Amino acid sequence: MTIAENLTLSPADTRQGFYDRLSEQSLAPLWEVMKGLVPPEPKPSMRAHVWRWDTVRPLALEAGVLLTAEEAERRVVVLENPAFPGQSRATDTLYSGVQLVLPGEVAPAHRHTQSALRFMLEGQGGYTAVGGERVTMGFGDFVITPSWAFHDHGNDGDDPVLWLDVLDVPIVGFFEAGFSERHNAERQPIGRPEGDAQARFGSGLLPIGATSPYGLTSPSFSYPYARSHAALQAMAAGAPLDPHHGATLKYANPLDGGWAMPTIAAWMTHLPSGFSTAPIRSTDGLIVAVAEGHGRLRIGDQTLTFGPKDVLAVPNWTWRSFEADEDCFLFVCSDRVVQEKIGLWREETR
Ligand code: 1HN
Repeated sequence: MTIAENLTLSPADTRQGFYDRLSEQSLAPLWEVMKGLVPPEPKPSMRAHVWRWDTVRPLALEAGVLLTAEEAERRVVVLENPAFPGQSRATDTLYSGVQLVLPGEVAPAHRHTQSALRFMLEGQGGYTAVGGERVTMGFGDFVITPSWAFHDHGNDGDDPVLWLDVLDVPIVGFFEAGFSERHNAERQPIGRPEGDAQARFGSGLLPIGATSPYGLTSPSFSYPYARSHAALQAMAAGAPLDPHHGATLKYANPLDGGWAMPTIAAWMTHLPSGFSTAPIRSTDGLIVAVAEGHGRLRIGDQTLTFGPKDVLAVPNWTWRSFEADEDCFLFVCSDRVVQEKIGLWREETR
């Protein structure tokens, strides 16, 4: 007896009729969608983009006229990838925005399971408090807000403070696993002097038996620009540069040498004036904040020029190279750390 003899296919039944009956039972035919589920290679959906500082800065400052940091909770203009309007995504997997804190303001204490990083762009006297310790943030500093750590921001200076935020919001959203809450005080209580984490974890020394108070996140939650800049400059002066990466150093967790954050990989690249990187593509889409220098990004068949404090979105799996017209220092971050953990991350070079 054949299988067909056991079935009641009416002669009038078409494939579509069958699909309709499947659909009524919350079922579907794989063969109609399979190619899209397992594409032969990534087909980027995010777009290359430059948010120019000349455009973003005045608009962020305008937000400062319209509402206070307290009112907004976080006063941020979101960098929306043009491929994803309304979705609060700069890349497929990362949220980014430019945050403004005016002199005397406080962005009230809260915490969430989403991890955040700050890359400081402008102004002095801005600070954030993380897990009971305050850190003053200067230009080019990379500062981490670990998952579920209370954090509040302020500005003790005389000028507006602006920085780039990057959060793993889309990643946590994918899992629908997010939690958040407000602290009962506007500012969290400070339990340690400023510089404590730097002293314990940021000097190439470690407390005996050290563990991170922030779980999977680096206990050294602040990486000052002066150190990254000096290290990269010395590195570039002392040895031939990597053709694809120039001089590049990752922000590392001192406890294990891995990435500083569990969901966002961050590094800094120095390209000396006149240097061009050889083409490379990787499965992670990038957010690049220009700390210093003018240059060009060649991405696919596009060329995007950039200057200081511009922020670029660089699509995944698209050939890219950078050309430096001046000494460039580029802050870069991506979901690479997540892709590595699940065995997905790939890079190709030419
Ligand atoms: C957040 O908590 C901050 O703490 C910035 O500065 C941006 C974007 C989405 C959700 C939470 C901050 C944010 C955010």
